[in-house]
Amino acid sequence: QMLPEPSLLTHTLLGALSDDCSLLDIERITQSVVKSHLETCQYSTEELKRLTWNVYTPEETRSFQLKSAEWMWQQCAAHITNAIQYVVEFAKRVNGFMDLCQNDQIILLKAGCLEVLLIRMCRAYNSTNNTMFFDGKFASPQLFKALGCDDLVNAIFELAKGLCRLQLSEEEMALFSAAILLSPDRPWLTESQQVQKLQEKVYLALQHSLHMGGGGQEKLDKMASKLPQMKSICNLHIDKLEFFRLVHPETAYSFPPLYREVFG
Ligand code: CLR
Repeated sequence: QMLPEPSLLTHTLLGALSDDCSLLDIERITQSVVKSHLETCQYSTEELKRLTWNVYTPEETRSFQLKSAEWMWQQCAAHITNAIQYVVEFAKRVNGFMDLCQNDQIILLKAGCLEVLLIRMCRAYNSTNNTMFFDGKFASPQLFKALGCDDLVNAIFELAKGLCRLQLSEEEMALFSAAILLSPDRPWLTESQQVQKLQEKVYLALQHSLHMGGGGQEKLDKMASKLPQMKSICNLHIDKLEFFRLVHPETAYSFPPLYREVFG
């Protein structure tokens, strides 16, 4: 007996990849993820370039260093919360994300938004003077001294330096962010199969983009090698926040609700 064409068996065996992810699909996904990234990345490259030489003076840096830990934490929490809102907007525009159940959307965002922020951060980092865009000007790691977590701040700057060296294009950053957001191994996901399917497509798009850009597998490996560093920064941030909450419960209680929900 002849099998009907196209074979149902082939269809089932090859599954998602060959069937609903043609080159056209890959290009469509790439275009839409890049567009979402650019529309939600808070600062354009032109804007950041224009501000490159807007660096905090030693006096300004000193005055930040003399602030209380409470004040500095509050400032940083406010900036991070603002940046998270843009990451949420990005997630909402990633193909298929809004089709997931709300439970899974929340889990993916809680688990992935700081990692996405850490990827985006390399756009706001200047490797020539080791400074990061913070509240309108470029700041050195020392400016954040009052937080009392030099190890965390140094780890963040170190990651930014490493990511900067990879010279990721906006397209690579966008697809890398989407792939991390759509991690099917986050605890408590109810439809991780669905998430995995979405991630596979984004991952194919990233591979394709890297291949086109001439980076290839080597660049993908280098990007993946940053993941443990990002994980440890996330854990360190949770530890520092927990400690801060112990010492200054009232201040921690007054942090923006979104910050408390994501990291609480
Ligand atoms: C990352 C890229 C976003 C915009 C943005 C907003 C807040 C910035 C963050 C970037 C980089 C890291 C940053 C943060 C505010 C405080 C934090 C400068 C540029 C520093 C490293 C201090 C860490 C504070 C801990 C308490 C977490 O599009």
